[in-house]
Amino acid sequence: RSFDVAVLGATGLVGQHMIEILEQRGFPVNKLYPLASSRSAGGTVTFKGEEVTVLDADTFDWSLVQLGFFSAGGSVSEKFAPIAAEAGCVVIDNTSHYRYEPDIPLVVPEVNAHALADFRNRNIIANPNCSTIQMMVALKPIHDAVGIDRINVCTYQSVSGGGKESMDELAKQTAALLNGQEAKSEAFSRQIAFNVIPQIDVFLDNDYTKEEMKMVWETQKILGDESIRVNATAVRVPVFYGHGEAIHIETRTPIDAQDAKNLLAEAPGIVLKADPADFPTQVSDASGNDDVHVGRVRNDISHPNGLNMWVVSDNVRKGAATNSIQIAEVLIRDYM
Ligand code: 11C
Repeated sequence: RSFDVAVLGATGLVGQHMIEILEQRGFPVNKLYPLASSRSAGGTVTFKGEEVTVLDADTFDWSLVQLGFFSAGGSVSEKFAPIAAEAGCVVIDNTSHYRYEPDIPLVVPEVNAHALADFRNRNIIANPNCSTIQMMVALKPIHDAVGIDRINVCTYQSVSGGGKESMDELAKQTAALLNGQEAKSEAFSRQIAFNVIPQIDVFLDNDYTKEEMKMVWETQKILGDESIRVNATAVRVPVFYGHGEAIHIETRTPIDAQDAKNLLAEAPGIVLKADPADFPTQVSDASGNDDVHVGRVRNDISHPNGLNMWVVSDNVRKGAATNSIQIAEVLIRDYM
């Protein structure tokens, strides 16, 4: 059995990866409809060796597809998701627009695939933020074993999280500075080349950024436990693909680092580097693949219930496109 599939935002960074990963994973696509705004429509994308024309989302007949992957921005999802859902298309939305609505499942398949049972509420499923997804995959086995009371996390997030313009800015600034020229900042609030920026997304009333609060709201929803305390500092680093996270947790009952490693080694979606010196990095391990890589697992010398770990993953793949497609894989296997 195969499915007719729309990718909205097909010319964007995540959309392009979605089309590539649908092919790589052998997702049963009957007909692919790449969609974009009228400005980007008319071009082509390559799928299974063939050029497919990008159509204008404004005039698309959503009853033609059973599945829609949306990654064209929150306002675009707000406009088209209800229309698509009404026409019978199940929307898997990669934007933050619907994530916090109680009747919309927010899903990381390795963690809470059971939440998909409610997908017919609205015919919309939300894909979490990239920095939350990799943290959830890494923490789920520990949470199941001993319970997590508090998470303190610092992120080291790549520029691809900000899309193509942000990647271009890092490349251009790097080249300009190495050639003794001025580095203009447009996509970021500060110079990103040879620098780190402790701001991702806008500042909120509590002085956290929205990126940091997404990690709080989404963790509690995905783990189904609003008592879990999350404290995040999100930082942009001059890396093209892959987010790193230094995660420090306090568990409800203590867990020895070796026992934690044993759990992580068996858990789905995780590649564990058990030897401390064999730690994973964005470039050497995460970039270009679909796993969550965990290393530096050790007990916290400052807290009896503390455990630390370093987690990296490709934010465009597992953090966005791959996770959306894995949601669809579970959906067609178990529900459609
Ligand atoms: C970043 N995490 O790295 C953001 C990108 O809510 O889906 C993804 C934003 C989102 O800039």
